[in-house]
Amino acid sequence: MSAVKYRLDGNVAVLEIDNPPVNATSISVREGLAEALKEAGADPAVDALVLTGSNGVFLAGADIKEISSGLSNKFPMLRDLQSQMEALPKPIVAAIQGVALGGGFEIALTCHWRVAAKSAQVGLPEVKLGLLPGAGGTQRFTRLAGPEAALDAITSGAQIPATRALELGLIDALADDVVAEAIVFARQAAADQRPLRLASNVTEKITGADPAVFAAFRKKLESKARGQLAPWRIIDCIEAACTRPKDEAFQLERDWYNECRNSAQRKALVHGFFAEREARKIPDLPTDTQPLPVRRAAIIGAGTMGGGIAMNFANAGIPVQLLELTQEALDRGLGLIKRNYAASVTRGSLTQAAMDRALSLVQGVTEYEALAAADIVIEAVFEDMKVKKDVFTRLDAVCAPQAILATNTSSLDIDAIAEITSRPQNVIGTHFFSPANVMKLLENVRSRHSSARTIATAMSLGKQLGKVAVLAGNCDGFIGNRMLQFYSGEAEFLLEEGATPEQIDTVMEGFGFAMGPLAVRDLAGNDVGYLIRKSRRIPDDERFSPILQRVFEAGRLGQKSGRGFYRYEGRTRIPDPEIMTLIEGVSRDLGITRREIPDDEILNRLLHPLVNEGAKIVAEGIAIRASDVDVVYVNGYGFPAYKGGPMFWAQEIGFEKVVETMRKLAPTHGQRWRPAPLLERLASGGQGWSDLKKTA
Ligand code: 3H9
Repeated sequence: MSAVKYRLDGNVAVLEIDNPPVNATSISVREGLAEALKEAGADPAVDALVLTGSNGVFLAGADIKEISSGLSNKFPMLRDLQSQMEALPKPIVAAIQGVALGGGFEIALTCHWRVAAKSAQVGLPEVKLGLLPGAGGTQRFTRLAGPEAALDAITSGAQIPATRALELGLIDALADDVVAEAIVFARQAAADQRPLRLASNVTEKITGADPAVFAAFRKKLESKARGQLAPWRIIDCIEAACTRPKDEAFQLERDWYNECRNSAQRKALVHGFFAEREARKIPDLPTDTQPLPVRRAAIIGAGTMGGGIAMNFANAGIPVQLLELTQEALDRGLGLIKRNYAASVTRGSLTQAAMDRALSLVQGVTEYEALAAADIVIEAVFEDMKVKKDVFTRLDAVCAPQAILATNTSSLDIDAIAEITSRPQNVIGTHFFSPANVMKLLENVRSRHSSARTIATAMSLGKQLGKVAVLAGNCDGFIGNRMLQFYSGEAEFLLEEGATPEQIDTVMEGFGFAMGPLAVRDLAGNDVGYLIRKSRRIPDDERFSPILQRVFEAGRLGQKSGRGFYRYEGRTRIPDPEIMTLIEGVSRDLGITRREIPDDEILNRLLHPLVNEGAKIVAEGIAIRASDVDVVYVNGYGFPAYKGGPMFWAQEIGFEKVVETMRKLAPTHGQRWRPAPLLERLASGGQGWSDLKKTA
């Protein structure tokens, strides 16, 4: 069976790529396409060609596995096919349905014309994989749509709806029946002997491009793309399209593509791509498990978190009830949601019509009895077991028997919450991250009672809400917060020993974290941090630094009080001598002689505890696999995606080295630095995380 089906519709050859699930341009597709192009070119009965895809998509791009294995370089490469297409003296029309992405869209851009279904999406998402479009994508896109549109679209990797692509000049027509209309288009172009239009020869939008555009865009991207390679190379490519001779610009794109493909960042981001998809797979669920369809939802608690979660449902088109027991609290919560949407409208990221549609889906209620029709209820009240149990008792009494009852706790025992109800099998943790309408991670936490259907529903809810869902087991802090306590705890030990908040945060931000650990504490609130710290269970032979408690007691609550580990002017953090006095006081009280701490020690001291606790979490089965831990850290805790996540990072630097560093630091930094047995095993066996599956 060829991956490319060939048929004739009168004088038009229709080439249909069929490589499930998403028609990636694997070697079989490239070989099939080369053969089909040759056949259509040689057949005198063929006057024009239509290129399309099966499986509801055009082409999703290069086969990402082949990029890692090197098979994407095997002849014919995408570029060879493009040369073949450009040399063909017959019109080629792309019929795009579903998505045309990456190398797939680059093939479409090489066709002479493009017809797209109204619901189709096109785009060049390579940047998300640490790549740039290496088959002429940066060049042809820029020539058709102009540098400004290209800069926005290719550095973000965003999908572009067909209607917008038409406005930008990337496609030529919208269609209802895309293949039939593309055939008509192609036949007419041949009949009219219309001059064949190659995007690589279009120049109107690149002539006289203003060089200031590139300087301004580089400035705009400065903090967002700090430390990354691909976004900067994409700008270079687009600039080259406007300023260099055509052949030279295409060659530069090729060189820079190879530079990105060979980079550690590409490897890390490809790991992240597959890790997110792997996380959806729950090995112990029976394959025929059907999730409960979520058609109506309800949220208990209209605070910042509850409101944010409700917005997720409304954005996904799911009617959602928001419960507060007093009208006043409810009005406050609904007002907050309205203000959040209005801010998006002002920023231009949401239309007024979309805001009105979303708001019409949110219904405020003050009685539990109103929740009887909800398929899922998510509790987002104060983090206190007694309060939560009370909510669940009330929910149990009023909700439909099959309804899923979920708790948004960030650390409490899900088993205990489930056991207060008469349907513990329907109870699960759905841990959202703040701000819940923005953050991508959904950490689902199974209790020992959660049924297969309950777990499947929570996981498919993640996809419905556009989140990345990961399943965790029930323990103190689950995956993310359990690891976090050792990371932020270590930051305070470093302060005791001689580091300053700005030194620690600068090192971690230099590594790529969105924010350093102390800036994060100030953002979340040091009162909140201290409260959580107090509830934590740690082994008897460990301690926490008293710094957080003293910062809290000094009323330095963080950004909200204008002072924390920094002083704040608005959101700008400013080093504060007063906090240093407090920290130095702690060092003195503990009898610690402060010293200069090198930056690499700071990095090691903060990353190793994450890896170590992560390894324990994997060994205990709290995370199904190490890559799930990476997905949690990248999507919920600001770990740089282009470094892959803590577990990937450890494997890349080598487990032997990780264990050696820990053993070296253990005598001075205590018991907590003893390497997890699993890390020792991996180090001594020369194994990787993926070997665990094989030996389990
Ligand atoms: C590129 O093109 C470079 C060129 O410029 C090169 C020039 C020289 N390859 O996401 P889903 C698998 S770079 C291999 O769950 P959805 C995926 O792993 C590429 N496999 O579905 C999963 O497998 P499994 C640029 C791929 O409906 C299954 O398909 N293109 C690829 O939610 C279903 O995926 C991109 O970056 C692939 N390209 O979303 C597009 N794509 O079932 C990447 C998917 O075993 N893909 N798979 O877990 C996507 O964005 C989404 O998959 C898509 C569908 C929107 C297409």
